Amino acid sequence: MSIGGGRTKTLLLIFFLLSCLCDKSHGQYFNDESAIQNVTYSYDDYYLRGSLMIKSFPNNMNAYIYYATHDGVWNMTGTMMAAHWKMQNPENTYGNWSFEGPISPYGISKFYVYLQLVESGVTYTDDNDSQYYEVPNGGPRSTANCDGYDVVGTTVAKGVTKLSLALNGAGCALYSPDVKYLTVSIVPYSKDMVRIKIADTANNRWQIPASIVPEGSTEGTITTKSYTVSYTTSPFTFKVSRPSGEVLFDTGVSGLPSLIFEEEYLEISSALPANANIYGLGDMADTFRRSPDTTLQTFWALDRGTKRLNNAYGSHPVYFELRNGKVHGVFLRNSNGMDVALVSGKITYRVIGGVLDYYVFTGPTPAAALDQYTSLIGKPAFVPLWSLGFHQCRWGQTWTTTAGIKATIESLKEIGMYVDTVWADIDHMDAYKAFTLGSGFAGWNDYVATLHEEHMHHVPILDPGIPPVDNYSPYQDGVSSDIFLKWPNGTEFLGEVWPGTTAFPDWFHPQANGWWTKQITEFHGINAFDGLWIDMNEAANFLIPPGYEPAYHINNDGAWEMRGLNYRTISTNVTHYSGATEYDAHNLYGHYEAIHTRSALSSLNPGKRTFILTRSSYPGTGHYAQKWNGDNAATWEDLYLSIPQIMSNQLFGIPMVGSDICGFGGDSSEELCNRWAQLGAFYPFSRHHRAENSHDTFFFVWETVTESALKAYKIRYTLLPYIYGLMQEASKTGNAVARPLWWDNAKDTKTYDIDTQFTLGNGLLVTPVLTPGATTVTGYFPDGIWYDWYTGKAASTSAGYKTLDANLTHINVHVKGGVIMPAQYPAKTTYETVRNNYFLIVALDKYGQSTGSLYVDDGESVDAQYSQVKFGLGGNTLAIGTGWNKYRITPKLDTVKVLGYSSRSAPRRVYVNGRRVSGAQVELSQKVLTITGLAIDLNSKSVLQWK
Ligand code: MIG
Repeated sequence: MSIGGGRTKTLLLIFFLLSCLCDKSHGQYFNDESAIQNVTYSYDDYYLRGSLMIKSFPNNMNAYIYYATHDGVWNMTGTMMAAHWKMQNPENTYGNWSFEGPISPYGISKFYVYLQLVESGVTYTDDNDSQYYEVPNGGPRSTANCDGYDVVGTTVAKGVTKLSLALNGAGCALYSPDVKYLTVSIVPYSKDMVRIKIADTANNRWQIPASIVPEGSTEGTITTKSYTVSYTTSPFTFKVSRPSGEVLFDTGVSGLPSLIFEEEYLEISSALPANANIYGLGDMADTFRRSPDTTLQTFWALDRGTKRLNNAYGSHPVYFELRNGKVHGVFLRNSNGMDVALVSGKITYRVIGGVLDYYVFTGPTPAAALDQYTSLIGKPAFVPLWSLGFHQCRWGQTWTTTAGIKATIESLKEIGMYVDTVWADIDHMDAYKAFTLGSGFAGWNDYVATLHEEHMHHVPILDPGIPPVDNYSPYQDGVSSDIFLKWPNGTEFLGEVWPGTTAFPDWFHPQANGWWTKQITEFHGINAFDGLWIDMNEAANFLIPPGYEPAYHINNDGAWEMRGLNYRTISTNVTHYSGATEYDAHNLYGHYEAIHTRSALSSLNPGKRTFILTRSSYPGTGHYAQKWNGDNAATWEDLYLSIPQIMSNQLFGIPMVGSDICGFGGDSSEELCNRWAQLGAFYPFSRHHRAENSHDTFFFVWETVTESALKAYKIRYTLLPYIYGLMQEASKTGNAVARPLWWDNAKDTKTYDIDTQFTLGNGLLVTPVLTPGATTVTGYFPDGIWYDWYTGKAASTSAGYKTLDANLTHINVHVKGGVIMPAQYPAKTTYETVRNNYFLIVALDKYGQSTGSLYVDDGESVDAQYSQVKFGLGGNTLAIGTGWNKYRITPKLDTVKVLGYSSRSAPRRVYVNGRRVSGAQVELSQKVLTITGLAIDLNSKSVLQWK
């Protein structure tokens, strides 16, 4: 097969008219046979083009013709074609039409066309699915000459193996010239992680600088390793196994090229077990467990709302595989555009640049695997305590003025809502110019001062596009620091975003940090914000600039070449300061902005933690920023998808993540918003937000929503010390905060597919309603005892599904036996809550035991002095130990609630450190023992007993 049109073919398919056309019933019109006839088509490497005729139809209808292609693996249905015709047929005769659209690099095996007629808003669809057109010989480019590389030299020094590879034969030049000589280095990084890097020997290709994304460093001498790496020499393939022999990654996949390494196309595959359990590979909106047979994940940061099977805002080319209770992970440290496919027993990477730089880590527990991965990319930043409260945001409508925002916040307070943070979207700016306050925001900074007095916080949005206008110092400063991105000829690259024409900062420029810090610092002078929201950083551009497109078209926006790399972003031709092209560095734009923003905020508030909400991300972004899942819609589907999205981000090292509660776009029903308020209360990052031109869904708009929100957020604020502790742990070990059920039950295969429930830490199981009209919900309960949050009754004592009542204002939440949760009496802000007394929820396991801990610090300092209190209950004794006590804990522990208390009678006496507590009161009801009237100081050890 030759490249470029060599396989063009034409075929004529004629379908006979079988039925009478005189019937005026539209349903009838589509009966029996296709309304589409005389289809002809031709295709080349990228496009299918054709023509067809449709039957006559009534005058007043609009006709839309859609088509979808299928390449044997990927069904392109609905992913790429908008309506091609919206035409009337005035003559009421047969219509002749043509169509054109993309096909995937996997070729085309069949396609179908279908017709929709619309009359007075009613759509009639010709959905005769059997109407496939088979495309013989429509396969992908032949890899017959892709013979890979042979090992021609080997050196081993200091534990590092280096292999020299030489191309076999003339190469296959599938999409660009083959690189002739490669160097493979196999570097043991730690006892649990190995790096295998395949780069061209001349080493002049793009590689991500270690200052932007860490590449790790070998930990001293490694004696015992939890992996072995082996390789074949002709052709070269490599394999990573456990010492037991279990193969984790193996690039020798029968029937597939061993390795293709061209200038602009790299292809490598690994064998996977049949029906593999693969998680990760994102951003995406998809099931949490990716389909092992039909997943196509593209990596190219894109300003695109929640949409299934698509690339989105961030790029995280990492997966975690769960196999027989053990987890390992594979990270490809490459920032170029790529497609990663999971198809029956294999994973294939198709990458358009950079080098193949793999890190394989061996777990074997989920927490160990994530600890290993985040040791490389960076541990998640520890968030300030206030950021765990409820956040209110909105774009447009009443939120275009100070008074409008104030009114919303007042209404929230009136219903008794918990509110910590007030946001401001782009409406706060003057003409959408970053770092300005518009006239609608008169008195804004005074309002922020009031918020601060009430222990609330403020986060405004900040877009990277800077308009080249007069008397606007962010632009003039940027020009004098020379930090804006340029075309190769040196002229400024301009795109269009909210302010109109804009330049874009070059985060690679050595002056970029100083410039950004100056703007942020000056802006803080007129708007004393507490964190920043960095949006549009893919980077989004409303225009499609000209720019280089390689021969291999990644499936950007699910549309192959219909949306090139330049689709609504910065041109791939643009060069950064270091010489890096946007072609190579595109996926790092938002990540690098987060790094600079973090540094700016740290210099503004030395020693304080930062809060930065970013939309785009790359591995390591969690070390600098937090994330939300971008523009979702007020649909039940997006309500559900928020759970896999949030769980996936845990794997990406971004535990502080959430989705817009009640949906960003589209109109929400009361019922949907009600269920969303319940679920959103348990998102690690919990923010209500709404798009411009959409009706209000604030929690005070509907009574049931108000009731649900108050009930669910009461739990969130009560569990603030527990959730804060999880965040602190995440910052040290990378451990997940919002966990899939398999996280703590990795041997229970029934949990592997579950993504409609999650746990916060190991102790709190959330089982939300995700469907309309429900009054019950069915959830899975892993092994152990799970106590109902509200009644304290054991709802499940062994693994299995349970159907639970879930009336409109109820969300099911369960506490795991064996876990002690520290809790505080909830106030309306996090600030006040952490000043209230503590109580403990002690959920007993089947042995009558339970453990837990409490982490306390000032809530805002980096490397804060802290105290850690450990709790352990056995029999009638609760031991309270101070693991570390450098931070003075003022509130007292006044209540202990024991769930699953098995004695029939309540104890009569309560002792602390052997001394009877006379004011203590004891109550036993339904196996819940409640001891109140305590005043235990948590700064020193103590023992609580009852008899
Ligand atoms: O082009 O700032 O995802 O949360 O409200 C839209 C306006 C720009 C996209 C963000 C959304 C935000 C909106 N922004």
